Amino acid sequence: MKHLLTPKQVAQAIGVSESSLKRWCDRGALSMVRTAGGHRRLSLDDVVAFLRQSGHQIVRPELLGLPPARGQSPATIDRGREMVRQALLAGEDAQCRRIVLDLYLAGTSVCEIGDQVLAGAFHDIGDAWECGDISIYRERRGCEIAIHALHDLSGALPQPPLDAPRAIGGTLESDPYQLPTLMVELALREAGWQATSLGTLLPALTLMDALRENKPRLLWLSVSSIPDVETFLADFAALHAAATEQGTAVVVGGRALSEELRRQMSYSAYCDTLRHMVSFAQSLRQPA
Ligand code: B12
Repeated sequence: MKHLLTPKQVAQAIGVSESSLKRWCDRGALSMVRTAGGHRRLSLDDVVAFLRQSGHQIVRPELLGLPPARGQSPATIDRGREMVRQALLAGEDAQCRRIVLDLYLAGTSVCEIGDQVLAGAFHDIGDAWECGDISIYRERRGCEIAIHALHDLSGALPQPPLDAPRAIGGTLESDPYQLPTLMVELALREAGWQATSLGTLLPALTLMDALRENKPRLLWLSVSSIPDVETFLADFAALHAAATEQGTAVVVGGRALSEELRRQMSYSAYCDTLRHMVSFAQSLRQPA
């Protein structure tokens, strides 16, 4: 169930009077529900949608259960990427979550946050690690922080309509990379899909169970690591056959899918960014 906020909490969080807030609700500018007793209640995702549209700032984020404001908000995506990189490396959890949320509130899409800010920051961190410039624990801690930031974003995204098409996905056995599949879930949710990441390290057989039981319109697979190419290709071929049989489109992406490997695979779409995947997913929803 969604966590609901009172008008007083929201008014204090954005620094306006409770009566202004109630007026916006009554005018329909801000969605709300009424309790059985007739009291107004607001959901966080509706409040966030209003803030993105109206340009109002959050002055007391903690009242909405969001990370506290600290320092400056990034003005551009490039600046955001640099600030996120620094916060990840320094282990500044609240700062990083706040930057990501501020970018979203300022109108940056989940795709841009995923493709450019977070992936960009992690590519820099990976390069620094490879050169021996940073200790491994900083990278691991950075991943934990990024997961927290993505969970905040998840709470701020609008709920997809009940009749939205379903999408599921994850990574296969031996692929422990958590961030990309989580980002795919959020990018699809922002595009109005009921998307669920099933997580990482999934045996192909359990993904086939999930396909059968959920009958999604789309299955995604994120592929960052392939320890054994033959096993991967066999697992993937079985999964693709099961998906095709029931009319599920298969989208693949991830740094381990080299051109040579892709020539040996069949799929509905290969996308190297979240943005490409969202365009493809939109095309599935257009009437033919
Ligand atoms: C964090 C990390 C790890 C963590 C991950 C932890 C976790 N909880 O997820 C762990 C500890 C598992 C790890 C381990 C290793 N890692 Co590592 N890791 C990274 C690092 C720093 C970030 C990865 C990440 O999450 N990036 C953020 C994501 C979002 O970016 P992305 O993967 O590029 O995804 C984007 C696109 O590819 C695309 N995408 C991805 N999937 C999908 C799916 C779909 C459907 C779509 C549409 C799009 C899409 O969209 C995303 C957003 O744009 C990278 C550096 C890098 N360049 O990424 C190294 C990196 C991948 N690791 C590397 C190495 C060497 C290793 C180890 C071998 C280290 C070791 N000696 O143990 C092991 C191997 C583990 C294994 N089994 O494979 C190397 C790989 C080098 C190579 N030639 O392949 C890299 C590149 C670091 C480097 N520069 O050397 N690693």
